Amino acid sequence: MFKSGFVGIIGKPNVGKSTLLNSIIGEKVAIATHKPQTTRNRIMGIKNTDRGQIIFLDTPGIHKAKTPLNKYMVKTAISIYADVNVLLFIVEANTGLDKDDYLTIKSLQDIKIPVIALINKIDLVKKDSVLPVIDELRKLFTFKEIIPLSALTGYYMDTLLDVIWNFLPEGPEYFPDDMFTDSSERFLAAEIIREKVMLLTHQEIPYSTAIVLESFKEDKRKNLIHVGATINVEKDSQKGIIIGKKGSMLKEIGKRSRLEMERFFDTRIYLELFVRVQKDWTRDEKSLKEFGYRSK
Ligand SMILES: Nc1nc2c(ncn2[C@@H]2O[C@H](COP(=O)(O)OP(=O)(O)O)[C@@H](O)[C@H]2O)c(=O)[nH]1
Ligand SMILES: [Mg+2]
Repeated sequence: MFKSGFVGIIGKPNVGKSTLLNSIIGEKVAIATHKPQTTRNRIMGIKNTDRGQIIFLDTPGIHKAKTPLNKYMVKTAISIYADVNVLLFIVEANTGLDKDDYLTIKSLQDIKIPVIALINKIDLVKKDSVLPVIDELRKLFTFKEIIPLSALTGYYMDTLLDVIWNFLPEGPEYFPDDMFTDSSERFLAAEIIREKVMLLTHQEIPYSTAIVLESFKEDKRKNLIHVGATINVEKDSQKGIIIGKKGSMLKEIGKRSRLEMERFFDTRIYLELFVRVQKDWTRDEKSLKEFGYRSK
């Protein structure tokens, strides 16, 4: 029997949703950093096996959003509930539950699909400390299962997949079996650059950056892809920081992005980066649309 279905990954920012997705798929389909709100869009990862096909949807972290960008992100997360067979709700073992976890649980109240709770990052805690988290989760919602695991070390990830199969119906292959994401190469390239900016910059800069891919031209004969991208920031002062002393920051962002793109696309990359100020874009609906953060 061939099984298939859609599985949503939700939870507050930084609990390890994207890390979990990458670990299951075995490819870096979603960027993941130690900073909250790294993921801004719905990201699809497709797991193809002999038993069937599971389509995972990774989402931005659910939190009390204030700016239009953050509101869009939370809306994107909650909008997948209607499209999935199963939801994976992730919390962290190391911090316990907080108000954003409660907010996420509140969003589950009216849904009919099975929800599995995952207590991630158990590599960071002693075994005993997971028990109170399990107790608290039990009191808050009727989860079908509660599984402690570590997306980073892979601990109990096999158990998770076994459990997911139990909740999936017999079904067709929704996507070709050599496909592992629906993201375009252009989107993946832009996300790689955004990840490097998030890792290399501080304070508000990671949250004020949007990448626009200007060009993505493949030269098969030369085994080369020419990538041109603009890093958009919100303020003039941020532009200076992205460029750095004598261009040193931009050079480092470019170097790290190029190296990762070369690994990912398995080809040489010629990367050209530009920096531009789009005043207060995270608060401006038109700019959000322009940068691909549009409400459906
Ligand atoms: N120690 C540990 N760190 C983890 C684990 N899973 C994720 N992380 C880290 O937690 C941070 C946030 O991960 P990310 O996947 O971006 O979280 P998201 O915002 O929920 O998508 C990153 O620094 C990850 O490396 C885990 O199982 N153990
Ligand atoms: Mg994420």
